[in-house]
Amino acid sequence: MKHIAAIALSGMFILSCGPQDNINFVTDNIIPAPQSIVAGDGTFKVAGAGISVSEDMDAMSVAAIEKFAGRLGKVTGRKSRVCTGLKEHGISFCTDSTMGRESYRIDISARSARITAADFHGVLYAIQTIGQMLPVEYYGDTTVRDALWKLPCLTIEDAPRYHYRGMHLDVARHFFSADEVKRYLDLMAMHKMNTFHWHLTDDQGWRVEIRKYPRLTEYGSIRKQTIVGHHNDPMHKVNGNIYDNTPYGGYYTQDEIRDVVAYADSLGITVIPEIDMPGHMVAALAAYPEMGCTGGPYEVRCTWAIADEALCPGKEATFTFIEDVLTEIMELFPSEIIHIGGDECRKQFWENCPDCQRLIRKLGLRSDSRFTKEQYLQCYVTDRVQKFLAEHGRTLMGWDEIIEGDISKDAVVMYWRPGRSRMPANDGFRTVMVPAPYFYFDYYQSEHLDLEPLSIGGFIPIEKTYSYEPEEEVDPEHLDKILGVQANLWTEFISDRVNMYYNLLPRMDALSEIQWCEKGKRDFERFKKALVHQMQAYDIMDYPYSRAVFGEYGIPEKFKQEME
Ligand code: TNX
Repeated sequence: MKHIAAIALSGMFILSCGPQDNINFVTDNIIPAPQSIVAGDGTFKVAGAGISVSEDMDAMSVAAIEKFAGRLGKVTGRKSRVCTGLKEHGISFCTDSTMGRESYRIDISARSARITAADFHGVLYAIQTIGQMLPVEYYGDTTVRDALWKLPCLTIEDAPRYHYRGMHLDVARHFFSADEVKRYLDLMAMHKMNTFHWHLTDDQGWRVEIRKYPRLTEYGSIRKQTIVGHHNDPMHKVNGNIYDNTPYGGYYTQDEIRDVVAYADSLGITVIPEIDMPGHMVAALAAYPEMGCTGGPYEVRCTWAIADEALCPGKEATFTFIEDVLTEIMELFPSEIIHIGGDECRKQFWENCPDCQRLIRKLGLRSDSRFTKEQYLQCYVTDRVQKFLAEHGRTLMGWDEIIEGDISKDAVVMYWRPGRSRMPANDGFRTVMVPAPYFYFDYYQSEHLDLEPLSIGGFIPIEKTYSYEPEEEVDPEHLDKILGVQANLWTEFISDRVNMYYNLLPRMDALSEIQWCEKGKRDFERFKKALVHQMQAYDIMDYPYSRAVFGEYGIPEKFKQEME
């Protein structure tokens, strides 16, 4: 009897998957491409399917599954109820702790969609994959009953190549509200990224409330005005700088920070805060000039490019400040890694500062053929901060300038300057790959500069980003030092959300495949096809993006109107 039922069912199944369904290709839409897909026959009806969850499922996963059920209900117009206790039919979620970190498996037959995940991240990523296989209306807020709410029968086995899959956002040069940052995090989650690098402070603005130092946000978050266009811009025929005469500011309260961190957590994203030091600190110096070599006065910087001023390590008060600030930062951010910048720290003030020179002598630092004594002084700062963070169970991260000199191998390094710095991984440092020529999403993405919004310069078409192979510059014995890959979005020339997403998308899609797909498994032609579906999703979600990969340039008209 059972046997007959099975035959009858498989008959229905053949009938239900006629060519008009065109469903067998939906796996081509998934970005980043899964490691393995084995196609089956037939389809599974998603609309109205019950969702069951194994009893041992953790609360965060259950919440994510409830959210998924809510979305399905909204877009299909048929409720999907979530119940505890695995069921044979319908959509079911269970965990298997023997599976690799962040991995998942999806088995779809005509009567069931079974998701087996290693952990919370696996659950999230399975949900994202399912979403990408459904009609693009899945991403909208309207009910579309007649869309093809079905999934093809198949088995997907998937796991990330790297465990550090990051995206950065600079909110110091231009500020983005906590709500906008959440929308940014939504995109990261969609791309199975798990690390948000939040660049919170710089010369042009301090953006995080620190209770012990209220002037950081009272004064340090506001610049008097902002340079228009480029500094002495030859391209735009500006001789000397023009300013907009408009004060600019913004910062996050500690409550807002906590809220963003909790939201990120629900998406499986760790937030790494960056407090950039000892350079890139002019905003803090404007608020507390006594921490500079000359004592100031300083003003929050209104131009871009690298400042000459830095914190003065020759004054012990500077270290008190650093430790106090990092203490509050550690309270706000549970991330094991804390980023302390360390990039582009000019040393001329240190060279002429009696306090710095006294400390250099006291420490016995000497210039040699490799580095100056002032570079070794920066290493002293880095090492001290590293020890402080380690005492609190945290790990220091910094830009690749931090290894100019000798520092502890406990630091994690962000490699951003190929050609100008040595590969940290080859020196035994755990390294995150962020090489500027591939991953600086503030650079132009087409050469049609007349049509593109003004950018910092450079040229990184999506094809270039996509071509990156993280292992290329690393010696075979150090490959395990590569933690992962990230892209940066610096915002000197990105002052609103339209420009932000336009620069980010769809290069972020290319980044996600580098982070996720196994070596040699990427296929640009497949990726480009998947982008068509992805762009439809962006349209529905109202994210601006560039179509340069399809030969169309510039910000789309409908978004131009939104910009000031
Ligand atoms: C370099 S990358 C910087 C940033 C700028 C960026 C502009 C790095 C560590 N420092 O301060 O915003 O270039 O592309």
